[in-house]
Amino acid sequence: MSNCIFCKIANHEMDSDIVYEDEKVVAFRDLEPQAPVHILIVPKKHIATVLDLAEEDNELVGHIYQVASKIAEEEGIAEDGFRVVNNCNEAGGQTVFHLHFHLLGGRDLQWPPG
Ligand code: IU
Repeated sequence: MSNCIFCKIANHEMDSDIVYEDEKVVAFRDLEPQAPVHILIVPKKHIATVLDLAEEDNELVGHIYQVASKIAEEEGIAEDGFRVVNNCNEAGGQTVFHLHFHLLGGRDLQWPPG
């Protein structure tokens, strides 16, 4: 989508601090980190919300979790623990309407989230 900021990041049309990339996803550091490690894992395909996932995307979602675990290991937060979270629509706290998963760690995370 031409006016989508995460599409622009995925296409390297906008700068971001990319920590991982392959043919399906890109992962970059959040501009407003909420934890010492706060990385967004984003499919290159434009999907607005989790509600828009199709059955053909099942493998993609599994891949995103594989990537999250790999990055957590690399960032040194796997052993202590971390969180992978998706916000959906307004009440869920979604502000960017291109599917993304937050990988948060490096501190004790509270539950339930606010
Ligand atoms: P949300 O789940 O849609 O609220 O998450 C959007 C996140 O994207 C939020 O944490 C922002 O800080 C982050 N972000 C970013 O890292 N770079 C950007 O250019 C924009 C948002 I716009």
